[in-house]
This record gives sequence, C-alpha cells and structure tokens, in this order.
Amino acid sequence: MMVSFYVLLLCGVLLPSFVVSDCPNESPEGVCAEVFRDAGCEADHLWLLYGEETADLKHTGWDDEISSLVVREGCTYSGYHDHEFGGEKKDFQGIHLNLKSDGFGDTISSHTCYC
Ligand SMILES: [Ca+2]
Repeated sequence: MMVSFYVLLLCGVLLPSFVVSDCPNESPEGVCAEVFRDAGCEADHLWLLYGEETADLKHTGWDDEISSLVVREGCTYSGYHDHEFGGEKKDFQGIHLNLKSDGFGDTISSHTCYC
C-alpha cells in the first residue's frame, strides 16, 4: 500500500515536475515567446514581444546562446542559424526544453515571433 503510494507520488507529481522543469506555463501580457540561455528554461531569459524581429542577436549578447524556449499559445517563434534571418530556419510552438534535440541548441543568431 505504502509502495504504491510512493509510485503514484513519483509518477503523478515528481516526474512531471522534472520533465517540465521550471518552464513557465504562462507568459506576461504582450509576450510572444520567452527564450532561455540554458536547457530546461534555466539561467537568464529574454522576452520577445508580439511581432518582434531581431536580425542580429550579436548586439544583445544572445548570439548562439538560446538553449530552450516557451512560445505563447497561438504564436509562432522562428529561429535562424544565421543573422539576417539566414541559414537553417525552424518554427517553434509550445515548450521546448532542449533545442539541441531540434538541432538548434546554441545556434540561433536571428529570430522572430508572431501571433
Ligand atoms: Ca548561429
């Protein structure tokens, strides 16, 4: 009885919290996407507003730094390997804990977000 309680606790409460990590479920008003320097929505973050476009992240200190991100429901974040929206492009929606698995970990040099 006690064992099944712990199994339930582990599966129902602890595991999902590990999987989702600290990624926020909701973004502040007006925020289209939130990007993070480390995987699992760790370290410092950067907010993109609705319709925001950054052609070169070099001047923001975020070039080849983004490792995870959260996109507001109904919005699409587009990341590009190169600046000026060049190179490989990928559209993201929802929560992405580790962009490495998409081939976009620490590679994004320009990005946009639209809702
Ligand atoms: Ca890059």
